[in-house]
Amino acid sequence: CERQNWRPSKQRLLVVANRLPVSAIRKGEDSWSLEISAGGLVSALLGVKEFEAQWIGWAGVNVPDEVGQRALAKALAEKRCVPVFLDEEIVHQYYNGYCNNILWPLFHYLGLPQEDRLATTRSFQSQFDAYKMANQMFADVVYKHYKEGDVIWCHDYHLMFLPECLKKYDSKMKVGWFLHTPFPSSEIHRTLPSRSELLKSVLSADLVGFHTYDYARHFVSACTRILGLEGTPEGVENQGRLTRVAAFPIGIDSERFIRALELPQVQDHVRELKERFAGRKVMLGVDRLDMIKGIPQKILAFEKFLEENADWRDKVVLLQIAVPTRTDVPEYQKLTSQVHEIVGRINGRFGTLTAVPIHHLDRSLDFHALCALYAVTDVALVTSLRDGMNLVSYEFVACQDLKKGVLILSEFAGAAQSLGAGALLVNPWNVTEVAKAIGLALDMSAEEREKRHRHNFLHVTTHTAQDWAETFVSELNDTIVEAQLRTRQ
Ligand code: ADQ
Repeated sequence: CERQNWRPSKQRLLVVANRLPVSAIRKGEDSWSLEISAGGLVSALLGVKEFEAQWIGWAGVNVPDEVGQRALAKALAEKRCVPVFLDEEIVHQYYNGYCNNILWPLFHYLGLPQEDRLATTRSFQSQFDAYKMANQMFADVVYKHYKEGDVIWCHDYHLMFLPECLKKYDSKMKVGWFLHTPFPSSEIHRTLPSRSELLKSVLSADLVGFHTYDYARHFVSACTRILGLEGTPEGVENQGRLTRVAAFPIGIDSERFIRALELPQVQDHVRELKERFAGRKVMLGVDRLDMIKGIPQKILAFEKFLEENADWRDKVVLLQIAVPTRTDVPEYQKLTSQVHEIVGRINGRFGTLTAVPIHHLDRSLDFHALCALYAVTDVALVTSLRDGMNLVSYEFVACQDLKKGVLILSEFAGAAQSLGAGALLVNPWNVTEVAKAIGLALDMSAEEREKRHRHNFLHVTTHTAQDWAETFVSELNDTIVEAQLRTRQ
């Protein structure tokens, strides 16, 4: 009873993420144009009617002058967004350096950077200092906007220091932290020089969430093995204080995809694609062009399939849509060249004067084109080497209620835990196994496809992004009420 009466009708939710869900383009000294990007997190939070969400994050642009900062803050306020201003040097050290060069690969089992050891050690410390400084800058902005009773939801590996900074300001703040990437085995995490500081800070939060039970378990093991704390079924206990740790698998706004398929512009795209690829089965990959997505491995598996199945060579096409990311980083530039080289070789080897087996696009597609592509696909290939969840697999399933295509899914994507029973699970490192799965998928009977699709479609439409956000935030509220009850006893 106490719990039910406790919540005000419209609680404020401060969502803190590295990037705001807005792209800002400067039009003049004091004018900006803003575009909201309809990502998964944005639609998830739009669906949470119980709360009034406000975003806090970096706008993705360097604004060195006060006039520009004031004008941008004013424009963003209309979109319920509050900017954190980071200068170029901090962005370089904190975002490109510590976040993307150290934490991102480590959390995806790709290890720490190994170039010049000494240089790495030295730059590691300055990047880590910048990371802490940037997290403190986020905390300052949050605290400035904080009102008693607000719930603060911190997102992702960019902000692992934020819970500690916030609790130093006010230990009564309700703080949750959610990780969108995998949390690796404690044996991997312990290689990180700043392993303990990061864990201790995350433990300052009241609730810590991950996509899967395995990631939560790895986190608890890291806290017990590295910090010597006690793991319990509820989380981690530190001197009588419990940090609740649990799995909250994300979903998508499935209705948005299902409704889009009815739109005339999407149906026009579908018609064009069907004409263009008539007589051939369509296989699809949609990924950010990132090391973790396993794009070269996927293409090599497709080559092996063509090599061993001459009958299929003119009857199947692979469409690989890869959005370039972190294009200024040499490793990512190398990956792009590597993918182009493999695609060129395979098209040279198996193409004809009128058709090629692989269409590779280095770009993003708009939402309607993406839905149409999902809808005409016979087999989707999601072969991430590691992936926190992978929403592409969910989006594909949502758009397949007519066609009932097959999902080939990496066992190292979080989605394998939820869509594993309907998908063909593969080890993406094993090119022979993936090539075999391609053959199975292309030959699968209609009954088998229907059965597998039903399972996945039911999951995707009943575990939505809105459910995910609502569950996390209400669990955070409950965790705090329980902690208050415990201290009163
Ligand atoms: P990402 O690594 O970005 O997210 P993912 O979950 O697949 O990976 O989401 C990618 C999003 O970008 C999807 O909505 C997809 O439609 C879109 N996208 C990808 N390529 C595109 C293209 N070429 N054109 C247009 N749109 C494209 C991180 C973690 C994931 C985790 C999510 C959410 O790495 O593991 O699932 O956060 O928590």
